[in-house]
Amino acid sequence: EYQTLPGTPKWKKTNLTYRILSYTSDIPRKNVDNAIKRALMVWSDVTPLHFRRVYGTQADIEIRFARREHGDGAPFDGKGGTLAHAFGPGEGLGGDAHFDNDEKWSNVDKDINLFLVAAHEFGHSLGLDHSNVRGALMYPIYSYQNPETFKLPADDRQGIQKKQ
Ligand code: TQI
Ligand code: CA
Ligand code: ZN
Ligand code: ZN
Repeated sequence: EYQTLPGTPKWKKTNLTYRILSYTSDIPRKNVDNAIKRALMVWSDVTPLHFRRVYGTQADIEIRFARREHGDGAPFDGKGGTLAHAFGPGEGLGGDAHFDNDEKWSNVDKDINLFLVAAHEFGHSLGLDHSNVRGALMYPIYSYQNPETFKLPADDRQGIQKKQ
């Protein structure tokens, strides 16, 4: 069963903005942009939410690749261990998603698939915590699925829909 983050935080608007502030050099920028866009679509497809990319201005969901200490008191840990983290709905760091730049990112079934991890992180950005349903996107164990044929599991869909 899905869980919501402590306090069940929610966005109080349906039009959310996102901004990509830094990149990994493992894959071309275009592929990063695309993986992020499709990971957000996983959620906008099943909710009233809309995501719009902005440039050079603050966004609700700020996306960064960073390593070690990166200014939020939750340092990354080098290659392995934590891959990424995200903050639940709210002001400031709220909604933001950070990816560990010491990981090897990819857009295929090799290393760490950016689309799958981003889709999971955006679940947190929207207020979902981990699910105990094996196979759910919010289940806390990484398992590769083909991004081309990815379909949001029912448990995650129920979680995000009951929250809105
Ligand atoms: N990062 C953890 C995660 O996103 C960080 C975390 C733990 C967290 N508990 C949280 C974030 C509660 C928000 C709320 O789950 S991770 C996976 C998975 C990670 C793990 O690097 O361990 C994925 C990132 F599910 F595969 F284990 C992405 Cl998909
Ligand atoms: Ca790490
Ligand atoms: Zn961070
Ligand atoms: Zn998680």
